[in-house]
Amino acid sequence: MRIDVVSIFPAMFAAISEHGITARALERGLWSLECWNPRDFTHDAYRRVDDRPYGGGPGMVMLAEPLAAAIAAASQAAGDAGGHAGASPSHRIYLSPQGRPLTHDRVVELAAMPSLLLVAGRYEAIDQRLIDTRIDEEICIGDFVVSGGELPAMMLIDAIVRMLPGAVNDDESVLRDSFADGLLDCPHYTRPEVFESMPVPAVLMSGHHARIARWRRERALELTLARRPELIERARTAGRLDRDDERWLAAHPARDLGKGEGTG
Ligand code: 9WO
Repeated sequence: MRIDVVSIFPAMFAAISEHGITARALERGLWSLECWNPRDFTHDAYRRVDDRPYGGGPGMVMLAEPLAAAIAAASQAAGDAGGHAGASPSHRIYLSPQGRPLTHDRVVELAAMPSLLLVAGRYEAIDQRLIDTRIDEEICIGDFVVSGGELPAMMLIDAIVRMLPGAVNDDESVLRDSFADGLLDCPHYTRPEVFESMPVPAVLMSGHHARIARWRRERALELTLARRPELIERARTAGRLDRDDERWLAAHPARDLGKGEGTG
């Protein structure tokens, strides 16, 4: 997969190109990353990429022209404008709090696309006419505001790249991720057997694989019911709950497991 990013802070993307699973997948040739700085597409002596908002008010707005020029250059490099066989236009995503909330299912769909172009904004906003004419999809990664679209873009890229075949090893299998089956993940334990007088749950030391699988499934149901009850209904609708799951749920009304502050 080819990923192009438009950002005035391209150096930030070293966080994903030089570290962890995303860096290893880059070395394996599973994806490529190219950054395009709108500042390199300005023509004035000050290399301005922002200006004051029409209608007044606080903050600055990113100019449409340098962004449009950077997007055009990225698109061309991705083969969009060349018209040669096989090149389909990159899907263009703008990361913003006004976007549609990102889901695991959308990550899987985006991971199947041949090329993506992500636009990371700064300041108070980018000119709406740039969004209207150059962007296919506006995505939000959570109901909060950060200082720019770069970190949200990197979170999106990370989520997508780890879905690419060969990106994660068997022992890191994405099929067992939280959300892959529509439920929150169960608790996990490793050495030592006793930490600050707290033992590892006995069932995990039993070697009884069927009982361990059932215990994990029930802890996942319990946690999901307590913190994200809407996911239980969604998993049920998607046919992801079996008879054992329904039996457990019928016997266990929702209760507060704590530490879920702010999730609902
Ligand atoms: C900045 C600002 C300054 C003064 C007054 C109001 C203001 N609002 C903003 C603002 O929301 N800036 C955004 C920064 C503009 C678009 C790029 N930025 C951004 C993207 N912040 N948070 C995101 C984001 C993207 C995806 N998912 C969650 C958050």
